[in-house]
Amino acid sequence: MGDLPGYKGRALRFLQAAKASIGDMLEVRTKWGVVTGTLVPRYLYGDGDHVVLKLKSGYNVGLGLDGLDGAAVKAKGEKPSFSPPPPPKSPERLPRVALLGTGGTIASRIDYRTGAVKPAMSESELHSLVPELSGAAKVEAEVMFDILSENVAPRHWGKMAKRVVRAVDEGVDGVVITHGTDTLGYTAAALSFALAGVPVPVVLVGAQRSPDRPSSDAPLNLVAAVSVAGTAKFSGVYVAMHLGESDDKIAFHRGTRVRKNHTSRRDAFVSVGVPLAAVWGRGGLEYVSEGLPPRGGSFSPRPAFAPGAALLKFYPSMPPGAVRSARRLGARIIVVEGTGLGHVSGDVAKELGLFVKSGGVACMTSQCIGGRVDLNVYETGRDLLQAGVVPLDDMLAETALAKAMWVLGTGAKGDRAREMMVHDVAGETTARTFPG
Ligand code: DAS
Repeated sequence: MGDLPGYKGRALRFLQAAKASIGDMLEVRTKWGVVTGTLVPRYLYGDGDHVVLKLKSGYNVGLGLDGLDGAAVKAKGEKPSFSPPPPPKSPERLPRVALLGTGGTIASRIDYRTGAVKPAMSESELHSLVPELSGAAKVEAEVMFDILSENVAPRHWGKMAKRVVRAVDEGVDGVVITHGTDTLGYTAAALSFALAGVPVPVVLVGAQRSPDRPSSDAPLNLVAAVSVAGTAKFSGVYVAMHLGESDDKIAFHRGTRVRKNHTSRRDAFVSVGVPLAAVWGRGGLEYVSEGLPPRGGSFSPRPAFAPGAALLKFYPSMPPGAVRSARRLGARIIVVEGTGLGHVSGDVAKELGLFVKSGGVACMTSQCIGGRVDLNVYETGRDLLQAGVVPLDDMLAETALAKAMWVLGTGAKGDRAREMMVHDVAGETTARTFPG
C-alpha cells in the first residue's frame, strides 16, 4: 500500500481497505453512483472525512465518507512528480541579465502538503518554467535567499544592493530581482537610495499568483522585467507588475514612488504622484516617460542600512508613549505618517518635540498618500515645525522609512541626518504634483 500523504482517520482507513496509492485511478461507489478519478494527496490540515479525486476534466472533487460505499483500484498510477526541463539555451547575441531570487509568491508554488503557497522555486527552475526568458536575454540566475517579503529586513536590502553592484562590475546589461509583493515597495525604495546613479536598469518583480497556477502573473512579469533590464535605454531602480487585470501589459514604476494598493489584484501596484516610468507590451516597450536617467556613467553606491528608524502611523487617541517606545526600541529617526497635511494630536506633537530635543530626527509624511505635507497651514503644523519636526513634502511614508534606514547606514546623525532626509536622492519627492 503506497503512502497516502494528508489522509488520516476514516479516509485513510477507507483507502487502505481499497489498497489504493496516490496516483491510482479509483472507482468510488457512492450513494449517487460511481465516481472515477485519480487519487490525489490531501493537504496536511485537511480533515479525515474526505477523499479527493482528480476527474478527467482536470477538476478535483472531494467525496465525503458518509456517502461512500467502497472503492476499487481501476489502474495503478505513477506517483506525481515534477522535474523542471533544462532551461533552453540563449543565442549568444542577447544581453546578459542577472536574475537574483529573494523569494515571495513569484518563486513559490502551492504546497499540496499544507494547501498554502510556500517559497519553493530556484531561479533556474523559474527560468526553465518561463522558457521565453531565454529569448529575451542570457539569464544568469542565482537564489540569494528564499523568504516571504514580510520577513525582508534592512540587512537583506544591503545584501541585495551589494550583489547588484557585483553584477554591474561583472558587466551585466541589467539586473532583475524576484521578490515578494508585500514589501516590494519598501525594498525598491531602499535600493533606489543605495544604488542611486546605477548605470543599468535594476527591475524588482513579484507576482500575486504563484507560477504553478494558470492565472499566474509571474511569467509575463518576468519576461517584461528581463527584456527591459537587458535592453532599455534608461537606468535606475524600478518595479515591474501588471498594468491592468488582463495579461498584456506590464507597468514599470519608479522605485521611490510605488506602492501595493490591493491585496490580491494582479495590477495591485500604482505609481503615486508621478507618471509611470514605462509600459511594456508583448511587442516590447510601448511607452517610456521623459526624464529617466540614461544608461552608463559611473556611480558610487552606498549599500549600507541601519535598523534604527521607526514608522508611526498616527491614529485618533494615539498615546504619546508610542513615541517614547520607539525611542526606547532604538529609533534615532522617527517617520510619522500624520493625518491630512501632516498632523498629530497635541500631546503626540509635544512628545515628538522631546524626541528631537534628545537628538532624534522626527519627519512628517501623510496618510493621504496623494498630495504633499504642509505644516504652515494649521496651528498643529506650526507647533510641529516649532518642535523641530521635518516635513517630507510628498515623500511616501514607506519610502521615507527606507530612506531613514539608508541615511543611518551612511553613519549620519542629528543635523546631517535631517538634511539628508530632506535632500532628494532618487526622485522620492516631486517638484509638482502629477495629476495621476
Ligand atoms: N507574502 C507575500 C510576499 O512574499 C507573497 C507575495 O505576494 O509575494 O510578499
